[in-house]
Amino acid sequence: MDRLYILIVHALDNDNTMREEAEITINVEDENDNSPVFSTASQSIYCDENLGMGQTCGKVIAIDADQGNAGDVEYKLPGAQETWYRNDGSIENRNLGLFEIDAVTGEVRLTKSGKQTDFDREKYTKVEIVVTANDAPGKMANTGLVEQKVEIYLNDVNDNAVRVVEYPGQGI
Ligand SMILES: [Ca+2]
Ligand SMILES: [Ca+2]
Ligand SMILES: [Ca+2]
Ligand SMILES: [Ca+2]
Repeated sequence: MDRLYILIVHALDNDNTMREEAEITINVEDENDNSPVFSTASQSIYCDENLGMGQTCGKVIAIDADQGNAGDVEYKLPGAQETWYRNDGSIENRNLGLFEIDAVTGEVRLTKSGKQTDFDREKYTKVEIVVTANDAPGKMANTGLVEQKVEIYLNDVNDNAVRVVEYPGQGI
């Protein structure tokens, strides 16, 4: 924790009469001795299937107990590990590079428009990715890197027009 100390210094003469008084401010900066941590085994975010390119799905959060710069966190997506869960329960590893994470804020965004990809609730229920967090670069101590599983659930959007099926010869 950052602490601010203010010292009042008195300079006395030999006969103990005061000559000078000075105020000294000492700012003790927090040491970077904590890595970021994820408080749960996984995080869930919910994302509309028709989200546009560059739009934010949700946010991943890691906590760093340090104060000031020592508490900054850097988020990354190591590789493009994506596990896609189909509506029928089957699982596919499809590393499409569909997601990116903001290194500073932890916001997860789509790199392509959901409409133009398989990010489609009519096919898939969720995609799992792995993100990492570590102390922001250029800090005194880099005490480690932690991983987090992030489950991105697809929200169904009404993106299919009603189809009128006509049966010939069944007129009223
Ligand atoms: Ca500290
Ligand atoms: Ca830290
Ligand atoms: Ca769809
Ligand atoms: Ca839909």
